[in-house]
Amino acid sequence: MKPDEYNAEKITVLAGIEAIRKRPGMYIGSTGTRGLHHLVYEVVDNSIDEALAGYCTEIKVIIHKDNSITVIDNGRGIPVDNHPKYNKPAVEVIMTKLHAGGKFDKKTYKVSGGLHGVGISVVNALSENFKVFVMRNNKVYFQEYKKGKPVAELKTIRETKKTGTKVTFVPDKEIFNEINYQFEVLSSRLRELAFLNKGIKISLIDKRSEKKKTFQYEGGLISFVKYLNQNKGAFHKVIYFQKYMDTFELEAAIQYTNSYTEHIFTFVNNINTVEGGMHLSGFKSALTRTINRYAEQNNLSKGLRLGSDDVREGMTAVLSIKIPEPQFEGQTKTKLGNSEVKGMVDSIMSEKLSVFFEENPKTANEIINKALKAAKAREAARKARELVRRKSLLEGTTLPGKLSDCSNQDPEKCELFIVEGDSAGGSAKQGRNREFQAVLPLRGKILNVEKSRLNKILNNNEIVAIITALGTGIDEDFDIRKLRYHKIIIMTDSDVDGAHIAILLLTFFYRYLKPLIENGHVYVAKPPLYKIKKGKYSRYIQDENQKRKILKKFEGKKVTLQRFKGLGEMNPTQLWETTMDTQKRTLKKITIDDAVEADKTFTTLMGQEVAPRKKFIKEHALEVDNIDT
Ligand code: 28G
Repeated sequence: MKPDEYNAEKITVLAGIEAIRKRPGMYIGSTGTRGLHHLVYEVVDNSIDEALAGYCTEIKVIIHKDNSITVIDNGRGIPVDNHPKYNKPAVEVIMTKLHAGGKFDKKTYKVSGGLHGVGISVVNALSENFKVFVMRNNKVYFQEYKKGKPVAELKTIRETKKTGTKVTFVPDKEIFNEINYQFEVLSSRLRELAFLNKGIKISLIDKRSEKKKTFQYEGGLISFVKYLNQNKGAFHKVIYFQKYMDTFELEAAIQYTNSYTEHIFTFVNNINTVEGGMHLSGFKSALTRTINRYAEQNNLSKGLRLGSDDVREGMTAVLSIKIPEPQFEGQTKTKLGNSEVKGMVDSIMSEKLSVFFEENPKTANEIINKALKAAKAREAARKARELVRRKSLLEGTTLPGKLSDCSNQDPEKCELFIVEGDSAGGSAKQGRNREFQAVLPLRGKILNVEKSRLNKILNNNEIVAIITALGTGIDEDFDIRKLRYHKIIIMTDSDVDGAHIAILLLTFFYRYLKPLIENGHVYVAKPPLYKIKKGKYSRYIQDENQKRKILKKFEGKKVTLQRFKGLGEMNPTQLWETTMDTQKRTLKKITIDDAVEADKTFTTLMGQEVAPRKKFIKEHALEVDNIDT
């Protein structure tokens, strides 16, 4: 046994409610919004497992007005019979003991599982109140807990003809920084689960706003890919493979579109492996090899070898595997480390893809043509990149004309504000501390990287200005040591267009300058929405919530409320005070998670009607939950 396995087992045995409450982060990742939402996933995962066992068809999630959560499934109901080891009903053991049941029982390994896959007892331990109702044996059994401890014994409360399980929990305010569930966060995960587990009906009901969504997809991953590719110009039917073995399951769906970006989503036991890993490596190598082999055998490639990136241009794919003992690694524990998986995915995908190409020569031809074009464009991009590089070499340190640089030469101390619009740019230039703050105004929208290839992107003035200002080069030429500012701050209006520009920029950074995000150099500024004034008193207000609270304090009294529609409405002093002054400003540090979310926002919303897209972007793109400067 490896040392960490030994530790893991020891923890499993020793950990009780106290341990969970003492170090909640160890079990659910964080006590911020992410951990809060994780509680719901952990409970829902139990229902999903019951569905995968073949007994549950419907799951309901309800967000109540007080942000308590109810989850209901129509499975068999958690067993209530006596557990000999603990001499307690099985349901009580499951609710109070870490990892009770399942895990070491290889036949019934838990295939579903939240990011941390820790079990429902963790949710119970972190809830000020937790109720379970089990419908089974024509009876409703009930037990209540507080902070993980039973209030009373399990009892029957009435008769019923139904079967299933219902859980209601109130997250503990002593544990979580803030208790406010976001409908959109839950709904996108539940939608994902519905895609990944075909046929299951999952609904989400929000009692705070009366919003309701229901997800059910008979097509599973095929529906998932169709959904991702809506109006994106797909040129063939979704390719779908599945392989079920004793301790390994694989499902994959692939479809190419006329766009230029790739979108691969990978899941292990229903967990979104954002950081990729062995399964993704296997998938990619199978794709490259199989396409090249087919192209050669059918004289389609004219001696050219298609690169790995070329064969994925415009591809949307979802890969979902299920394995008994996944090892998750990486910064956010979303990278699959099991090395044996690479070869398995590779060989299954190679075999299935070869058969598909043999049977569908027309589609095979179209995909190879697309990859050939990509290969040629890559060559053009290389030249364009070189041009940008040579230009900056030739012109020495010639920085973009619009850039107002700072005087300090130490990148660690320097900040670059990328500002929407010339007028806000003007204010920022006047308001800044020119010692260490540089300002680069952008005119209008930057290019949507989804819709263009790199060579065209490099023709865009705004993008070239950003790259030259940063000093790092781009894509294969990227060199982080040349970065001229360690804080890159995106500053846009707090309206739809501002949010849109911020997302375009984030998507561009994510796609072509990823290490900047990975190393924590990218931030979004949060300019205030209002200024409130009452006599001599005045202060800036960040959001509607804060506004409501402050207005309540001044109830009945006359105050002046100035609304800032855009950065341009603030004078240089105001802009400095509210958004640029390191002592007072609010910055959101962008993580890979945020960038993935921004990228996904595009993936999911591209090509849809403009109005709902704008609404979505405004509502969700720049929600600030972790504020740090
Ligand atoms: C609504 C909120 C969360 C669940 C079930 C159903 C069974 C079960 C759950 O068994 C113990 C360990 C492995 C068999 C299983 C019922 C077999 C027969 C179940 C839920 C016993 C756990 N009858 N539904 N657990 N297993 N729903 N929803 O938690 O060997 S948890």
